[in-house]
Amino acid sequence: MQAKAQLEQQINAEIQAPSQTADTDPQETAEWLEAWDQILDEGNQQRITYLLNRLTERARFAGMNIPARFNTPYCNTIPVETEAPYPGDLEIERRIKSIIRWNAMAMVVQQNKKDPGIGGHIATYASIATLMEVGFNHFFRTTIGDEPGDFIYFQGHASPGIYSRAYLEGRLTLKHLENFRHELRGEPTLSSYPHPWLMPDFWRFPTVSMGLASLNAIYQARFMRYLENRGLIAPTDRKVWAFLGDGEMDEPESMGSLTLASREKLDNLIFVINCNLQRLDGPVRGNGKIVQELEAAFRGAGWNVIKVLWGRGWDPIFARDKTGILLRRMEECVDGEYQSFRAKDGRFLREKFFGKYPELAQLVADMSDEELWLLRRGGHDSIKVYNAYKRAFEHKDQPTVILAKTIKGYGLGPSGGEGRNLAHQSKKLDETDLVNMTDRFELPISDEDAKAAKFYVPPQNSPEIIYLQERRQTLGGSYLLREEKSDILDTPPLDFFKEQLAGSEGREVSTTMAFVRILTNLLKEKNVGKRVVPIIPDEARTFGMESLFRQVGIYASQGQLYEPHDADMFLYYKESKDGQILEEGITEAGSMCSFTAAGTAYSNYRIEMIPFFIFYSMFGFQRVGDFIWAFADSRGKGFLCGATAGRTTLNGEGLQHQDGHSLVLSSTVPTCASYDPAFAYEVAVIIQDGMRRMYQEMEDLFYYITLYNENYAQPPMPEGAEEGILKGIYKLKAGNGKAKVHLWGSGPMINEALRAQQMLAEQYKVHADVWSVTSYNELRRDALRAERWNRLHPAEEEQKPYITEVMEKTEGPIIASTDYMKIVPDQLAPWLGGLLVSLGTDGFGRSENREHLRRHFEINAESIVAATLSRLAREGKFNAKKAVQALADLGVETEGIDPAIA
Ligand SMILES: Cc1ncc(C[n+]2csc(CCOP(=O)(O)OP(=O)(O)O)c2C)c(N)n1
Ligand SMILES: [Mg+2]
Repeated sequence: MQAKAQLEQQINAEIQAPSQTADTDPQETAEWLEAWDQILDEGNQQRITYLLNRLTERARFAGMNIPARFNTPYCNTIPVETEAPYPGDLEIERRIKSIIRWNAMAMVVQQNKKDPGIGGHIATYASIATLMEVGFNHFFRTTIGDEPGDFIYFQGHASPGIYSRAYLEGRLTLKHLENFRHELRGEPTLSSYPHPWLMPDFWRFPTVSMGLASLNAIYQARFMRYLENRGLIAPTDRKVWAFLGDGEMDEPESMGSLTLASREKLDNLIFVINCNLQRLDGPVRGNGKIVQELEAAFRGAGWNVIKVLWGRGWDPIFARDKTGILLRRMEECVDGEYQSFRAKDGRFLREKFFGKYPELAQLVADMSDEELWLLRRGGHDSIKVYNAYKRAFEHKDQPTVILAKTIKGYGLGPSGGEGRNLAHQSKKLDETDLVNMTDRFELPISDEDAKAAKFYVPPQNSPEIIYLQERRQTLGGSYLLREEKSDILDTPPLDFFKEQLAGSEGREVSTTMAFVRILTNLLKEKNVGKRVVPIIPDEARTFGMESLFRQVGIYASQGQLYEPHDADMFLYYKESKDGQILEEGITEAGSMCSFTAAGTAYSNYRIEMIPFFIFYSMFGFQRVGDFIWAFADSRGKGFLCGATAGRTTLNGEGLQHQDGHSLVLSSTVPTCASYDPAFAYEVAVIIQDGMRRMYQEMEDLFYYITLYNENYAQPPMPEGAEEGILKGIYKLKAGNGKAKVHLWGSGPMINEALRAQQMLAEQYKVHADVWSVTSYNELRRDALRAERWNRLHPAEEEQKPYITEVMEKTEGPIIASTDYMKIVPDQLAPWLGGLLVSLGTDGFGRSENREHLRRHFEINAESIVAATLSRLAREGKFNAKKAVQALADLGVETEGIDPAIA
């Protein structure tokens, strides 16, 4: 009766805990316990739970402070007598695992000998090897029928072990292993960590930045259900597995969306947390217990929790223990102690752990120090791990977390930092430890080869390779991590957007409103409509998108269980099981993960999806930049739409809302094409071409488009403007005479430029042309490309950057005004021969209206005129005194504080 024994142990442990009151009536206690035992003996566990709940409820109702308990005892969740037998050959699997361990270690050690400082990690995989191998041999499917198989988010810095297995499976060659972290030498190579950008047919998910894997995995599992519920993919029992570090769980992103997973009943999601009790510098919770802390948090968040703490060697000791002393000792030790026990030897373990209580020491008196030392932690025991995975796999209606206790650097010996604080950083093993490792894992490697950390290459016909191949065959073949195989969409032509191309006929509308029209129409479009995924973090009304609620519905896995209060209205809040909108609530990070799941669906589900993530521009790149970077690494496609853009156009909101720099941040992401359109037709042209490039031409890039909320009349598209819009600049309105000056405007600043053009002509007889600059970033990239080519081909005719082609025949200075920082136009300075004057919104925002904000930041029409005259005066083309007078006339504050530091 292991279950009974466990319960007793728990009760004893609790009664004996110092915080509990003493037993004041032992006879009464005995009677209660007897009654209790009777039910337990009848094997009626449900009844026990029921009674406990009723008693707790009554006590609470009576006003007693019964503390909420989310912890179970510090032992395995799965009782030994309910374990399923292991379906594989343990011995041969151990040998396979040993080879993988060895080669993973050798890869890092060799590379650091060749190239000191090149880095790599050996201790993490050493701790997670069993957790991986049970998965690879029995759970991780490459395919499910014709469908892609399970998705796995690997612990990033365990990559050497994943490579090492892929080598045994025949997916990688020895050359790859030899070139780990040597990516630039023209040979087959391996990147440091999981990077789809660098290894597109290998890695699916970039995970090494701590916290990304957890959140992305949750949203991936949810997006899988979304696709199923919308009938876009066939429902399967595919799982999303996320392997995470216990230290990594401290990242707010790691635990931030646990309740989404339970609320959505994501039983397709399994977290495996490698609780080796250590992170980089030292213990994760030296003074506490990370497993218990995580258990309480996950249980409290509604997850199914399975603890795998102790290997099977402990089972007979538990069975012998009639008083619960072993569990009690386990409960009282903190993680720092557990680490110390394993950092020494069996004698130390006996003395410090078992020796604390004579009756506990007695329990293991017949075991040698060596036997004690061989007692494993649960995460190193295939049977325990298998059972946890099996339960997790079969569990319904809840996500599962497996908390597996392991040892960091398991098997690497002292120089590899086994169980020690230095484990994470160790890259070398001394020769004794290398030889010891071959002994410990019974690897047929000579001492000489071991000392040189040579790779072990098993013959193709060895039992290990045959077994491994056979296992993989039953799971759909060698584990294929990523593929690019999807349908191609027939994206709409430009005239689909005729409404935007025609202009608004004087009606004042913002580019945000124009965008919402575009989205509304796209959702109805025959080829792509069903693939569009609007993602909004609780900001739809801000952007005027509420009409979409009714049009396509808000995705809700349970449908709508209530009648919405606005049900009688045309645009009611409609939730439905096949709803199309992902209304995420206030989580930009979560929304970004949905965007990632949708934007990489082409590779993961072989189906192109077109995500539009519309957010408050300030809370995009600045807030979730690391997720966006990972999205690019994932080769994601889609449209990021930064609404309420511009430091002065979003007025009234002040410093923390007004975005003047997301275009600087977006320029740092290599696959992100950034656009800052002024007009509805520009938005249309950019989106049309973006869809063509991403979903028809299959380019791996994505878009960042700023959307503003300033209303003005939208003009029709000038003839032939498309090329310039896409490349980044076109002439919008020529001046009356030959232009001496060029005014560049982006976003709503185009209107300030147009007003300045008129003022310059009417008041100062200066002719200027106005240009719309839709993308400084794209123009710069094009110029850099051309410049590089020219640098590398000094004898050939120079290539001309587009910006040079467009501006080389013009004369005079260029005054650029933007609602973003000056650095945005300044990007083009190298190709403009000193003619550029940038006006932008450097500095903190203010709560004010647009007029005052634009004056403050010196980007309004008056400031553009002043900057023009000032510049012309410096060039001797305008009388300096008149310029001074003009500044005064224009109301330009010349002695005030610089807004950049105000
Ligand atoms: C966001 C972020 N911060 C810091 C790091 C550097 N880093 C890499 S691994 C690591 C320790 C990881 O500890 P844990 O999650 O417990 O994994 P273990 O190696 O112990 O399995 C740190 C701090 C990182 N990769 N990402
Ligand atoms: Mg750890």
